[in-house]
Amino acid sequence: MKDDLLNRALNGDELAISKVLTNIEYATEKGLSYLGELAKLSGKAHTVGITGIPGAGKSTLISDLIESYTASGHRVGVIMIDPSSPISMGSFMGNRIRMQDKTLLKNVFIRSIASRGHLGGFSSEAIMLTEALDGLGYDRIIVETVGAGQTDTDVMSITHSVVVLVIPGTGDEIQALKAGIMEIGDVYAINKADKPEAEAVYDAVKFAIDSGEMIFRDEWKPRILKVSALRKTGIDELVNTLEEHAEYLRQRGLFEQRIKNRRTKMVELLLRRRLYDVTSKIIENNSEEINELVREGYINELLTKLYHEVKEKL
Ligand SMILES: Nc1nc2c(ncn2[C@@H]2O[C@H](COP(=O)(O)OP(=O)(O)OP(=O)(O)O)[C@@H](O)[C@H]2O)c(=O)[nH]1
Ligand SMILES: [Mg+2]
Repeated sequence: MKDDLLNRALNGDELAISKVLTNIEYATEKGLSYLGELAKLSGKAHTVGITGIPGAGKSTLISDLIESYTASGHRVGVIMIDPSSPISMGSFMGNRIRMQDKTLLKNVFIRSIASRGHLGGFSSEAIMLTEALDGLGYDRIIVETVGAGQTDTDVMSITHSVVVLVIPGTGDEIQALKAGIMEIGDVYAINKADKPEAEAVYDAVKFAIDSGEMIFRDEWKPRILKVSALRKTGIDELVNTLEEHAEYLRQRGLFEQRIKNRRTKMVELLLRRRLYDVTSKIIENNSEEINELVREGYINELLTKLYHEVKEKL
């Protein structure tokens, strides 16, 4: 059953949207029921992951994308995972948009979250928010993550298209290649192309892609583009390439498949989260007995007993 707050959120009330999403983020009982209602409406948004080392220009690029998407009538949701400076960056983007057109803000929702994955992995919050924003009618959803191993691989599991931002002057292009960060992009955007050194980075990435040693996801050959997020050059081309990738996925039934994968992952993470909470509580409550039984060598018996307690609590 839809309640008043959810109805208002679905009608575009910004405050209601924010409250609904907060409930979902914290997985409250209400939040999970909102999520259920929104999941019935979701499945339309094109989701884009943007990754790259700190300072690569992810946030700057995202504000360009917001501008371009909203100009063509889209509603844009942005989720920033572990931003280095969440508040200033959020308001930085807000200000950039505000400067251009106040009404744009109505079609944009930006939220930052910490990647406090309960089991060290990806946070269930990011997936839940993606599902919810999709259901609320945001048809372009952007997820920003700092390129750091596991998070990147996880971003792939929830987004349709991954943009890896590479910048000149870091001297670690080859390192990045070796570390596998280069293997995850559907699009490689060489940012800060206003700097002459960008040319060499472009060549290095192109060489890597053409080398034949990379595994292409879904047989899509990754594209390389030069952009300058700051000067807003190459943005149209990036947007067009992303549309092309979305279309490529649609034609192969992969657009829908990615959404299914995302939902499976979401339920897995929610289940793990619940198990984790119950397990932690039981361990805490039994710590005395646990120590005693371990000392006496009853490890197997102890596990069976705790397992039953977990089962009872679920
Ligand atoms: N010269 C130049 N500078 C840029 C460009 N894009 C971004 N920058 C600058 O690079 C710095 C970092 O940009 P951000 O957008 O904050 O980078 P980020 O990747 O979001 O950084 P974190 O969120 O800290 O990981 C800022 O000072 C930007 O102004 C560009 O195209 N050219
Ligand atoms: Mg940023």
